[in-house]
Amino acid sequence: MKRIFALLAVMALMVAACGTDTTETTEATGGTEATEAPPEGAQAISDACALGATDGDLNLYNWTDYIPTGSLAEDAEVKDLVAGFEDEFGVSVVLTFFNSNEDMLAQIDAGASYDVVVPSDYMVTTMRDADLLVELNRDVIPNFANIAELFSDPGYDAGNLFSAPYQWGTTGIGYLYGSIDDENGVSWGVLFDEDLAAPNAGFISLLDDTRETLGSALKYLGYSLNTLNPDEVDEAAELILSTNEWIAAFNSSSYWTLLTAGEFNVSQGWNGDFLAEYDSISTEDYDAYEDYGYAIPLEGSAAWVDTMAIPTTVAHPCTAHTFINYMLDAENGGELTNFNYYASPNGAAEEFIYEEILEDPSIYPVPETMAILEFFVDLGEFNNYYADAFTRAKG
Ligand code: N2P
Repeated sequence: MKRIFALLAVMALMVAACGTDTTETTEATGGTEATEAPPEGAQAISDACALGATDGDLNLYNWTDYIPTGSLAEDAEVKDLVAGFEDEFGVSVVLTFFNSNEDMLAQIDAGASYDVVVPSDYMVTTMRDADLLVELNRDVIPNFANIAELFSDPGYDAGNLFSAPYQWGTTGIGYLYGSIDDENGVSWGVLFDEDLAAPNAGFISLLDDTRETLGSALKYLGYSLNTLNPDEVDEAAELILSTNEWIAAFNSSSYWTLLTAGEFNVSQGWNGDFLAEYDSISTEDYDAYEDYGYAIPLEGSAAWVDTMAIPTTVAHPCTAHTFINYMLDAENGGELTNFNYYASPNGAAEEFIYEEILEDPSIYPVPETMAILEFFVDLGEFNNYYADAFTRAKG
């Protein structure tokens, strides 16, 4: 337990700082144009919603396999949180997946209507500043009280006015034991360095993600993953381009199953995706954790907070608020983590989270690991520079 308190202290500093230099960033890059305020309808209806009210079915736009539902929930032996919401509130949930913040943003920008979306920290700032989010009506989300204090005033969205934290995690390397030398820790070089990658050529995957993939390359090169220096971003893009010689794929949507299926030996990815997969293929007679590992590379990496937010394209704002409140329930929050193997920002959920998860340093990292992690921040107009660089990097 002591370790968790030390960890929380480090996290407190990091989450508070996360995104706080955004104003500086946008000023430094010329500032983002203020766009129009959200359509009055969505905000006005949200402000008038009653506690537990619904005004139609829920269109949820979430990352792949990020909420327990159907056979996934059954296999993991956790509550089906989608069916649970449908049963409790008498509405249907339509679930659509996305695989990167940028893909989700492009859809919302183009006017696609969803009731709840799941942007990461920096993307909340981007969307908020572009007036793409409805301000949450906290009167009908009383379960906000369950959120641990250190997640209650994040730098990316002061006071959580536009977002509610969903899960937090890290970016690292999932791998088949024996495929890389991990005796003294793992270097990003197993992905980015020609010699270190050679033994696994053709069996390596990178995330298909502007900030994440460039971010890991930047870390390998010794730079910040929020750098505003174009030369550093160019260098990272060149490095990724060079990996085309030995990587099998850019993949953010199924790398965890492809790893355990033997298609990949070494994959860049998110901690919970790997760990939940290792658990799901384990049986009474077989423990996949003996074959596969997860490492946060020595050069440092990314930590992130994913959130729930309501886009201004919302069609059912009251159902959206009711869903966010449902997900922030202590027991539901616990089940979410028991399924996802990502850490929970919900303090009250802790008593419902399996002990083995709370004690797993790949999920709740020790303070020394936290110290080498960096949160992404919104880069204002410089986001476009990263986007162009990543397009070039993919070749
Ligand atoms: C879901 C992974 C979501 C984590 N498969 C990305 N921040």
